[in-house]
Amino acid sequence: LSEALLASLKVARDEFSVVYQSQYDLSDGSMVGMEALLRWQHPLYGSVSPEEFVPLAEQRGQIHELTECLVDCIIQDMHLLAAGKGQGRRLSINISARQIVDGRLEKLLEPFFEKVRQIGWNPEIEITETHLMNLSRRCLDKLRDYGCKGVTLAIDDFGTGYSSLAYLHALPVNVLKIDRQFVQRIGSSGRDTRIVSAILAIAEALDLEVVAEGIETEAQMRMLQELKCHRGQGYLMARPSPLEQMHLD
Ligand code: G
Ligand code: G
Ligand code: MN
Ligand code: NA
Repeated sequence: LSEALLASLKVARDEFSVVYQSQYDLSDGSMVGMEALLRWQHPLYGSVSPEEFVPLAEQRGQIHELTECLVDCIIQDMHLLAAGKGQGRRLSINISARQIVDGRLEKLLEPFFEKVRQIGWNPEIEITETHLMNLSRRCLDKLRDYGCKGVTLAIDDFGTGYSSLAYLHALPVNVLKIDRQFVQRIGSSGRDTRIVSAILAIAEALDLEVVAEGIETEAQMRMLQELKCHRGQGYLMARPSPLEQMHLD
């Protein structure tokens, strides 16, 4: 299966699409950004999850092709994005840590980020926490470079990896995205509630913003509001969906 999947990756641009999941300010409910997520509709295997094809593409050195697909898909949606309110909202994409020093990535992303800015949105990159510690010096420099050019950096799945505080401080990070495993047990598990509290305290100390992922219930949302978590994302507010089904005002 995996061989077949990967063999078709290069030629299968039209099987890929992008969906977007909105993020909200938890203090007033306003929409503050969205995360772009790649989808693959394979003619034989049907819908294949990125949890499956992203790691495969990484292993086979094809992750760049996937990001090209993603960028193409988003560019096709740009006119819809431009028609809605943008000012200050964030458009985030997921990047694999090992892509960062690939020279092709810069050539792909710089013009893309420029287009995003032109319609009034701010570009954001999400990197999974588990990969942070393996970043080379060159990677960090590259990320700092992006940061200087106004690209926000978010740490995805925060709490599942092992970033040290020193590391977080040294990285050009702006946002911590609390992994949904903690968010989903908030309230019901004292331990998880304390972990979320602790992440918020770390974020405050380091002047970082926090996005809680995977909010599914009103109770989780209320608890996060009480803890003064800044932003949230989850099925309760919005599922990932095609842009034409979203309203952007
Ligand atoms: O949207 P969904 O839950 O199916 O995504 C599963 C995982 O795949 C998430 O961790 C998400 O970050 C990752 N993912 C989705 N789209 C992309 C992409 O374009 N590039 C990378 N590297 N990861 C992606
Ligand atoms: O790892 P990353 O944060 O990029 O993963 C995003 C993925 O999480 C998306 O594929 C999306 O489908 C999924 N997701 C988003 N909101 C929720 C939610 O409320 N509950 C669950 N179970 N998954 C969610
Ligand atoms: Mn993500
Ligand atoms: Na995540």
